[in-house]
Amino acid sequence: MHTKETLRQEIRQILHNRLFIVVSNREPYIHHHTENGIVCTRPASGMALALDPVVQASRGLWVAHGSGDADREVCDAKGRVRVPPEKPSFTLKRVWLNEEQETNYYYGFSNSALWPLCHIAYRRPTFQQVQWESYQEVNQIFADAIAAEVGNRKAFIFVQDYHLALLPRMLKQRVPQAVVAQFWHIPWPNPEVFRICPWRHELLDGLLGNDLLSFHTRFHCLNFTETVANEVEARPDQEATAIIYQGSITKIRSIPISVDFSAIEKQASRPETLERMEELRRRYGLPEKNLGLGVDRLDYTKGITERIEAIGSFLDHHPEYRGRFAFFQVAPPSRTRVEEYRRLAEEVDQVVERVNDRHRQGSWQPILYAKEHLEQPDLYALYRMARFCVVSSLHDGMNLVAKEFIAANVDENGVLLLSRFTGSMRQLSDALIVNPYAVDELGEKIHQALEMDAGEVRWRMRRLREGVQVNNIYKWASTIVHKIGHLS
Ligand code: ADQ
Repeated sequence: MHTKETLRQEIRQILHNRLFIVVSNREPYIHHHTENGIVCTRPASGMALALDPVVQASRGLWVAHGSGDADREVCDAKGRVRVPPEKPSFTLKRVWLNEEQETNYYYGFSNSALWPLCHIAYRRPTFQQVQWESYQEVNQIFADAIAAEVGNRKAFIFVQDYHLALLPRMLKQRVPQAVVAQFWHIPWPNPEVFRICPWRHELLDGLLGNDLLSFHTRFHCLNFTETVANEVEARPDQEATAIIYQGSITKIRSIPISVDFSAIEKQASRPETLERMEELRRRYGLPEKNLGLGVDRLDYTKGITERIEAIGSFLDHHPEYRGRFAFFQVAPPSRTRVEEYRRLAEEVDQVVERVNDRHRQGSWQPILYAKEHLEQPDLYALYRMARFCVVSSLHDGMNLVAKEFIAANVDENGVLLLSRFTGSMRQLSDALIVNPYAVDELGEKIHQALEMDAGEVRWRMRRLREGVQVNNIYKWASTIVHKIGHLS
């Protein structure tokens, strides 16, 4: 079994004394001003939460955009701070972006062009020259910051996600002795879809600066190699496991990401979790039995409106559940400076109101909706309380909520409903697999989850737990570290 300790040893052996640098847009720890002084929080980002234990084990350096309003105050002159605050084990180096760069690079090109382009969730990507220029500029800012840290040293640089597609090529030019790898956390679309991007050649050229480029699934790898073959003068090998471009090789691998199973299990099993469950029940008015749960960033790819409609359909067809059931949706607002996200927030409010109005009885209503970011212990307590959890993404690279729910379900009494359009579906086939576009069918699956006999619930959950326990975040990281090690 892969653990934090085995990973620590592997990193020591494989990476020797080389610098290990993780680069991402989103930082793993954010410092904010509050009434009680400066506090440090962790963002609701699958990528940041998954990588945190890995960088802790490596004791390396993490370079990311400093986005908190108190970030500068806790850093030294080079933008560095030791984290996690309670037990510092690595250095976070913050890169500073101005308002305009954040607007154009982050909200603009990253989240209004690349995010919808790669997810194909029926939201049209927008491409603006000014945003593209800012994207290039910010990738260069990251390259400068990293080159200053690396100097002439040997280093492994592990870049995260779609915000930094140009960075690998820039790094190859600035620090050619470094091994560069990247993980693409979202889907890669088919070549026909990618073709609409005006700067597709530049993006591909940037990504082919990597020595290793990984995706969650084989399907995304195949889409990528096919896109490359269609768009640039490059030669993929027959199995689509490497691409030769301008005389250098980029290995392409599928390495599915995961969660820290044992840490979540441990937290969920603590006696305090039972007290926390009671407290959450009181705080949100949750029922003792038949609780359904949804946990997502408020994002149109997550299929939140479809899920709420499905609850409505379920109650239309099974009115005997009125008053005996509740669905709790937790969704903190996300990317609110993008128009599409503001529209989604309104859409979700409306559909919740509509379904509640249709089925309300006295003081009872079926949907409880909290637009909040919860602390991890609260989240794990909720996972443990839920009879079922719905992950109904219209398209998702992996989806870690599904795996967290499984890791926290220590009583083996929960059912996972999982969209067939998530990367995690390929590993979690003992879940109830659903199509979120078919709302009535999803409603029937919710009924099935509530009626499923305890034996079936247990064996499904047991098998899911065995799978996630073995295929945990440390296995993901270990695979990447081994592959990077072979490249040096
Ligand atoms: P995300 O799109 O952010 O990640 P996901 O994998 O579901 O999606 O991770 C979300 C994370 O945020 C989870 O760890 C969850 O616990 C946390 N979270 C969500 N809502 C929360 C709330 N209300 N309060 C507190 N925490 C909350 C991207 C890709 C995914 C891929 C990951 C990792 O889109 O497909 O799985 O990266 O590669």
